Amino acid sequence: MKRLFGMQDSLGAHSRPQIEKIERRLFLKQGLSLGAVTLLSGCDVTDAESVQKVLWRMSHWNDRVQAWLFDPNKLAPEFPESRITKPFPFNAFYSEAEVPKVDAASYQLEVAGLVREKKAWTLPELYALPQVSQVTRHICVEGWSAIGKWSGVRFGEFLRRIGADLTAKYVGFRCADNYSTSIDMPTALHPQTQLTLRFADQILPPQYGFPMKLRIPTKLGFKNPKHIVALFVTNEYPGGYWEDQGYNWFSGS
Ligand SMILES: Nc1nc2c(c(=O)[nH]1)N[C@H]1C(S)=C(S)[C@@H](COP(=O)(O)O)O[C@H]1N2
Ligand SMILES: [Mo]
Repeated sequence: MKRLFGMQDSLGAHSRPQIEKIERRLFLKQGLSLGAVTLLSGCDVTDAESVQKVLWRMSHWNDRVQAWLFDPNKLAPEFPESRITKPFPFNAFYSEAEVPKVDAASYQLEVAGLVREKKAWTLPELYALPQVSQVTRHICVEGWSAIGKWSGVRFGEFLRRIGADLTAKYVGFRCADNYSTSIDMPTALHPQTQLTLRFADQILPPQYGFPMKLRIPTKLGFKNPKHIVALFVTNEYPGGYWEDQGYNWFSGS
């Protein structure tokens, strides 16, 4: 139980097997270590009772998440518009007041790495591409989920359009707020992975990622980068903002 740090000493003997069981389940089913859970929940690892509570909550929540996240061969569930969550939650590693202001007129999406056409894209060029919509569930590892509607370009089509090497391992993203993440190529090519330009039929609002985000309904929220300014195709593991702090890189199915 290395991942428990020094916590087991402060716990009653009877609660140890229970915690071990929950931790094992979290790790096997969700790829989350207890370290990640305590980091995410902000719970005090020296307080046995609060650890117990958070673990039980996470464990039950993980069971629901398992049902929501898809099987690699299937599509993520889609919902009728009547199921859309209002208001839709905001989340970032900073408060809503600190959302980056991206200038629409000068915005350019930089495209780099293993791609044939490295030309940058302006917003009018992106808006002119064929658009699709989805009503799907966004699941944040902090323990909330919400259904929203996102519209934009199928990411796989975009990658084909720019002549990306589709045999490469990863696509990485850099964002206007210095956030970053990366995904595997099968996820990038999944039919529901979307280069998103609109939320709730409106141009993507600042807090939800203006001017462009990636919507991946088969991955946890933190794998859905907002305010993307650059993307690159690569065979070298790019990591990401949370991934580099120990979050499970795959975080989906
Ligand atoms: N650029 C950027 N993208 C980001 C984040 C962030 O802090 N910066 N947070 C991630 C997390 S943890 C979540 S849950 C979702 C929240 O998206 P929402 O504000 O549209 O609900 O954005 C993800 N993408
Ligand atoms: Mo999140």
